[in-house]
Order: sequence, then C-alpha cells, then structure tokens
Amino acid sequence: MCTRFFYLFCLAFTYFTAFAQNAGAQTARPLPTPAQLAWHETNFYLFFHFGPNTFTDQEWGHGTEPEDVFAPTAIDCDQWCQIAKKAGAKGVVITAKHHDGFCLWPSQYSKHTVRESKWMNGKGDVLRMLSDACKRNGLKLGLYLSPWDRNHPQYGTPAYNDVYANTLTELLTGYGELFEIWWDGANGEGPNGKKQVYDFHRFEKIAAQLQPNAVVFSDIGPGCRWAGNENGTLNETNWCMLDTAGFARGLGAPDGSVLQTGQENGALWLPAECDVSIRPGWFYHPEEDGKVKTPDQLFDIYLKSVGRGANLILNVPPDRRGRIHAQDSAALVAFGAKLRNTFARDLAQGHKIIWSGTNPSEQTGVIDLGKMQQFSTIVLKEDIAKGQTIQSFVVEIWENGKWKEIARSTTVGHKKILQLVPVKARKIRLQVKTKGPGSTSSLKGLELYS
Ligand code: FUL
Repeated sequence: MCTRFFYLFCLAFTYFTAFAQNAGAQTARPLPTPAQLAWHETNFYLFFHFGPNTFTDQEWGHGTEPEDVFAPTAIDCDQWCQIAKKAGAKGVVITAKHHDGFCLWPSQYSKHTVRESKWMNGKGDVLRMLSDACKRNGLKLGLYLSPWDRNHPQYGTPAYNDVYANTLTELLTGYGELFEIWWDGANGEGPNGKKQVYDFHRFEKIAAQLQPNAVVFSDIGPGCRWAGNENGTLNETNWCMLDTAGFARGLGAPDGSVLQTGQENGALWLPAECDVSIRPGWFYHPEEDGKVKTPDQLFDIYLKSVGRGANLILNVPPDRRGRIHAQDSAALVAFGAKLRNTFARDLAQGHKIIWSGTNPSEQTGVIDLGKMQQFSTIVLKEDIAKGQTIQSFVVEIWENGKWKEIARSTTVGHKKILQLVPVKARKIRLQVKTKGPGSTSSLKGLELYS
C-alpha cells in the first residue's frame, strides 16, 4: 500500500511540477538586463551639444567648416559637472561627434578633429577633459557618436562601416566606463551625395563587448528607446516594452505615438529616454540667451519624464567660452533646489503597506502613517527587476469614516510621480491592478512628500 501511495505521490508531484513550470512559461515577460536596471537608477542626466556649430551658429554643420572655428576661449568641464551635480543629474552625455563629423578628440580615423584646430595648439581633447571632470565630480559619462557624417570622405561606402567601427572602438576603450552610447536617428547624405547603409549589428556587438554596462540609445534601442518627441515628455501610460520587428536603426522607427506609450505586450525591454534642450536649439546660440526654460518648466518636464517611468536627458549647450552660460546655470541650480525640496522627507518611510485580496491581479494595500500627515506628492515604484505589470492604480485616503479617492493613474514602471492639491490623512489605501494571468502585485514602494 505504501508503495502504491508513493507511486501516486510521485505522479502527482511530476504533474504539479510540470504544471508550475508551464504556468511560469506563460507569464514569462521581458526583463531589464543588469545594465538597464542600473540605467533606470541613473534616471536624470545632462546632454552637452558642443562643437563647430557652437561657433558658427548652426544646428547641423555641413562638415566643411574649417577646424579652426572650434575655438573655446575658457573651457571648463568641471564647471559643467558642478552645475550638473547642483541640478541633481547623475551623469552627462556629450556629442563626441555630431553630424558635421568634427571629433572632439584627436581620432586617428579622421582628419577633421580638435588636432587639426589651433585650440590648445592641436593638443586638446574635450573628451579627456570631461571624463576626468566626471571622475572628480562623481558623474557617469555617456558619448554621442553620430552615425551620419557630412565630412568623412568614405561616408556612403561600405568602407565607412569600418571607419565607424574603429572610431567607436577608440571611444569605448579610451575614456573609461560609459553608462550610455547615443545613436541619433538623423541619416542624410554625405559629402559625396550618398547615403550610408550602416552595419548596426556590428556596432552593437562592439558596444556589448567593450562596454557591457553601457546602454545603447537609438530610436529602437537595443538598450533604450527614443520617446518619439523632443519635448522631454512622455505619455501618462508608459510601458517599458516594445516590438521592433520590421524596423531597423537608421531606416525608421515605430510611430511617435507608439514610442510614447511603449507596448504592454511588447517583446523587448526597451525603456524610454526623453530628450529635450533647455533652449530652443541643441547647440548654443547667443540670441537664445533669453529663451532658457525656467526652473518650473524644467520641473514640469521632470514630472512628465522621470515621473512617468522614463529617463530624462536634458541638453545644456556650453557657450563659446566652453562654459555653461549664467542663464542656464541659474535655471539649473534653482531646478535642482526645487527637486531636493520636493523630495526631502518621505512621510511614508518606515510604514509598511499591508496587502490583502485573493485575486493576484487586483491587490489592495493599506498604509497607516501613525498620525495625520499632510502631503501633495505621491511616488509609486514598481519592482521592475521582475518586469512591468501594473496597469492601473487608485489612491484613497480614510476620511470621515470612508475611503475617498484622491488620485488614479495607469502604469507605474520605475517610478510614477503624482502631484495633488495638499491632502491630510493617516490611512492611505492603494488599489493596484496588474496584468494577468498569474501576475502578482509588483509595487515596490510608496513615498509621500509634503
Ligand atoms: C537629432 C539630431 O539631428 C539633433 O541635431 C540633435 O543632436 C538631437 C538630439 O538628435 O537626431
């Protein structure tokens, strides 16, 4: 009898194990890589557009500008980094090479570089200066290497893929650890009137091999995706997943509206990065000195990017001295102070959410603050290491003997920030709807700020 029971037990065990594995397979969802997880934590950084355009008042240089136009009079990368820190940024990304092909470092694969200019007698290297300043100031570094090159004589021929691969290798081995590699989507003709057919698979392999901790940005990744506009903002609903089948870098991306929201059932983890400039242009133009975004505008952009689960890359173009202009620096410092004040003290810290409910895709959690507290900012965080599953949520407070709704929204992802008119409460209830079947609430944390 014992043997028969044991036999039945084994059968049942095998059946349930197989079933559990199957259920696991059903709920398998795209997950971020360790590099992407670290990138999510870096969530706000500055962008520096700097090069011949700074001096010629252009946005897209032609590639024919004499190297001597690049002539910063008092470059100070420490000043850039100090302002970035005061703004609350955790890293910086610079245009190592923009579409005009001019290299901010003395690349051995180009004759259109700082070496050919009179700046520092041809001995200068902006990337070296910036990477050293980043180390001194505890900032991460990223590099923009435009695939489109309006200067390089081999652009538009297969040989340019070798040039680009070599240039990329030079960058990825010469300036320490990078957190991001930036491939913009602009793709026009080169000096010979030809367009390039890029070997992006080769470039991706080089990036993965030489900088495994860096995330590659392009319209469609492979590390993170463009948000589909250059306003720095994202749709309230933002999934970190996207399908890229049928699209190719340099040849077109999904519609802007799809890039804005991502896709709930997308096959790849491709989170959004919101790019925007503090001024109308990407490069410095003196006539835009009076058009710098205000601290409040920057804060609003932050709420609609970082506060919607994306990363924010905020462009601040150094001027012709090679410094950040006083207008931009004042706006950034005030913005940083506003960020620090807003998120100074989490009133929910140390208070646990008590979860209940039997339906794993509709969880209810209650948090008791121990006493009445006034708050106007709510931050929700999802445990994205396990994927993104929250579809919507409602926040309520206990008031006059019943629950009263104070906020509702859709996705959460890395972070969702909501601002409300100040409310006072001791007990807060969260109703979280996650996507099923078989998914459980992956809310990692709730923060409340006055
Ligand atoms: C675009 C470029 O064409 C702009 O000049 C700028 O660099 C922007 C961030 O990316 O693709």
